[in-house]
Amino acid sequence: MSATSVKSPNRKLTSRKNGSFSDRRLKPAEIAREVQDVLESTQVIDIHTHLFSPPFGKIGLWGIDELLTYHYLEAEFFRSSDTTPEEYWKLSKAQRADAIWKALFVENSPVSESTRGVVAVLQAFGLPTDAAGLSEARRFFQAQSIESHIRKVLKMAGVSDVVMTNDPLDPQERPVWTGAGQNDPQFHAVLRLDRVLCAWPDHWQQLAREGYAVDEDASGKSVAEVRRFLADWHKRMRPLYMAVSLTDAFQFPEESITGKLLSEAVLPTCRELDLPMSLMIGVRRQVNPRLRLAGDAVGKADMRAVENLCRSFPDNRFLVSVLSRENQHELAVYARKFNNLMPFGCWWFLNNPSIVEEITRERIELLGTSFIPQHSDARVLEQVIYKWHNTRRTLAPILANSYQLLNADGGEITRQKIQRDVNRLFRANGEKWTGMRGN
Ligand code: RAT
Ligand code: ZN
Repeated sequence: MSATSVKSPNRKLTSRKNGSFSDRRLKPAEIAREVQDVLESTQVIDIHTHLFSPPFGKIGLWGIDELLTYHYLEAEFFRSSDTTPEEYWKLSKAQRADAIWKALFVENSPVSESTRGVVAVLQAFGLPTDAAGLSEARRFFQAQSIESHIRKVLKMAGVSDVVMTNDPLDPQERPVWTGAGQNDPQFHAVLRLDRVLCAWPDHWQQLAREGYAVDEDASGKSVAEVRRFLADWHKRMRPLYMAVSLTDAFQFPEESITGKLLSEAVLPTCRELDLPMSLMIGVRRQVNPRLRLAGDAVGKADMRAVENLCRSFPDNRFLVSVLSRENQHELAVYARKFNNLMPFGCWWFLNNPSIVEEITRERIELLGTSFIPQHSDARVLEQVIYKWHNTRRTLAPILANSYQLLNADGGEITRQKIQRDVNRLFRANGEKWTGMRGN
């Protein structure tokens, strides 16, 4: 499918009456500008976020106080403030935002990726980026109505589709799913299974209360009943894929409840429903519990688990993102071996230009355009503005360089080909993997 334009495409190249110049061979000096133009004018499918569509109400986060209290910034705050976590958690949301603004934006230069992102968002809305306080920004966001603000922000970010993270056991989400549901055309559901797969002892009773004949050891009818639970939630959510975040200690195969439910309940259901399974691997949970959501870290995972899954389940499709920089090369190599494996994104601690650049070069060199370069992981709506701006800015020279090399080696570069490739990276790989346009 053709990508929707987020910016008027370069007129000179597309406005000729009888056809376009887009299949004209580009001169080396033209390549970089064309790549930049195509990246800017191609809308992206954001394959993994923590955003919510309007029916979810207040669990959808937006505005300056949420931007400033993003857990990526909270982690940085404690490095530049004498406030203890215990003192911080006693503050109101607005007081926390004020404290972070003062420590990270007023008393220090916001040069980290996450702080710079807030500056970029303020700038995008024409708000002061170096004010002593937040009153003007607060006034601006309070004046927005969420429906139209969402449309505006997605347009500004060049994002056509937002893929959510939906936990069927989350009490805040349930009323939506058991009620009218959500049918916002720009938002898509994902059936997230962390509680079921990784915290079964704490959650099996919730399934039991809902009428599924499961037990603490996931024995007896449990597997069949989890399959029934997944099928029921598939009817409610119509998810694009099922997903789980796994620690650096994840192993497969493994004699554990996680291993059993994954292989006997989740993957067979994915096959039946023709859904991919997303695995985000490498988090080390709560290395510093005092920081709460900001207290997770990263560890190098054993990628043989991915190898074993891809080989043992050739009829399943896997979307895989790994958190450790050290695992990236292995992931790309495995993707060469298994065409049921789609690497996606540069996640969390990897989403910094220097690391995105390294990973993306490596993926292009090993996989061509057969991967999904990025997802935003946005938790706060307006983050998509800076995250996607930064992704496009980082990708531009990398792609241009790939075309320069190809050109030097005798390949013919045209705008049409650049557009085809960017469509694949930003849209078609995700569409094909999830079947999102066919559902
Ligand atoms: O990047 C993040 O915000 C993390 O806290 C996680 O939520 C991660 O993205 C995940 O989906 O598990
Ligand atoms: Zn996430």
